[in-house]
Amino acid sequence: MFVDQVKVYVKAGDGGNGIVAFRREIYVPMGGPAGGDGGNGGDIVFEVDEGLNTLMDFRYQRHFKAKRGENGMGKGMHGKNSEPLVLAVPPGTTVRDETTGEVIADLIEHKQRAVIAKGGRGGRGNIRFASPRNPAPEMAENGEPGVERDIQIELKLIADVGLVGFPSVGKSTLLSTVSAARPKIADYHFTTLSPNLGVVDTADQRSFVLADLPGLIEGAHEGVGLGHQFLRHVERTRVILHVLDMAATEGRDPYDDFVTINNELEQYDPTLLERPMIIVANKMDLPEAEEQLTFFKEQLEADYPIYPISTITKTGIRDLLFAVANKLDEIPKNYQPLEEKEDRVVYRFEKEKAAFSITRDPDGAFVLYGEKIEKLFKMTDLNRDESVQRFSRQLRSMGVDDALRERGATDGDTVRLLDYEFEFME
Ligand SMILES: Nc1nc2c(ncn2[C@@H]2O[C@H](COP(=O)(O)OP(=O)(O)OP(=O)(O)O)[C@@H](O)[C@H]2O)c(=O)[nH]1
Ligand SMILES: [Mg+2]
Repeated sequence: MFVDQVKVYVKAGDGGNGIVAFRREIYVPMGGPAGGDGGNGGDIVFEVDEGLNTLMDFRYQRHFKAKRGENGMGKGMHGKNSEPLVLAVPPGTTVRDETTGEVIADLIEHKQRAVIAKGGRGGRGNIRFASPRNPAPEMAENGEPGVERDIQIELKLIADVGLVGFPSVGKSTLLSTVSAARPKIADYHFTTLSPNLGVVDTADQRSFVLADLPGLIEGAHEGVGLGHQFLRHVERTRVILHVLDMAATEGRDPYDDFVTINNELEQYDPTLLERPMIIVANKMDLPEAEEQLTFFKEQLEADYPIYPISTITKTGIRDLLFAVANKLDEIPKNYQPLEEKEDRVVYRFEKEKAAFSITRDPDGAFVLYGEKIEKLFKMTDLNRDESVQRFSRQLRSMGVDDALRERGATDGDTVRLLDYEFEFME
């Protein structure tokens, strides 16, 4: 099964907690702080595996969580960092943040890696809070929460050459003739429902990747037929082979076909027509083909190379492959980075997010929320007075007290933050 679009949820590992510990030495009652830091949580990492060409694995598992860091230990020992959770993706995988639309990674080369969600930093142990004023702090920090996000993964296959054309013109037959790929071939439309890749070796030892794509019909750019399913995968090919049924076995005019398909390509993405295109006049073994080809050439205005072939008698194939390989040699191998299309504009939050916001619950309690304040809260060890005191100092310096007062909070009012409740005190 071929899958080229999926949505998944990823959660990087939380940092391990720092701990409170003290050295125990025989003559020193409180031998100084000795609580180590927590280890870092594991990242979620995507890595390209050139052996893959579908996102099918993500079809079955849609939640991925990396391990949290180990907690700190006594004698100043750090907790262990967690290994990243590495997930293999095919070349041509683009990852976006589902909520913002922002591109997180565009993965092309074999073994290329990208961090999709960063693991949390380990919390600091009490050694790190020691100061001349407080040489024996009873306080440590919890680990930072790992990043969690919903992401959208999209695959645009990377092939040197893409086969485009109406259904049943012989695209799959051509691929099966020139490579070891064995796509389904039949005389009905839309035999090919998803792209097939094949490696083509020319007689002079050159090689390229050829993609057989589902047939295209009028209206494809609007989603008719297999629509975008097809067009998406043309985007990253360097040369387009436009296959025509030159024998007009289904009664259509080959030149009309040519114009119709180019029009669809252009509607989908105007830059597709700027790409080198080679016309493959197929089914030349059939009697009508010669005459149609002459007629086709008369109508063709632009200067495209035309290669008459027959996949049945295998004539013309060798020259066609040389022409393709020559064209590929002429153009840079560098694949162009993903360009944003207007209908998929990226929205970024330009403004730095507010550290916190305040609302009221129906019972009159004040509710604090916001990414930064929630993170600070999660990193606070609520079982220790000193940690709680530090947290309240942090809130004050963020301006939370003033903001609450401004909203009308008075002594004894309830303030909520996540699942925690405390009293406002003047
Ligand atoms: N006579 C003749 N028939 C051919 C030639 N190439 C392909 N065919 C036939 O055309 C029909 C369609 O071939 P496919 O390769 O499945 O066509 P396709 O372009 O992949 O079609 P879709 O996958 O439906 O888009 C099959 O019956 C093939 O045997 C050729 O060179 N000559
Ligand atoms: Mg086919």
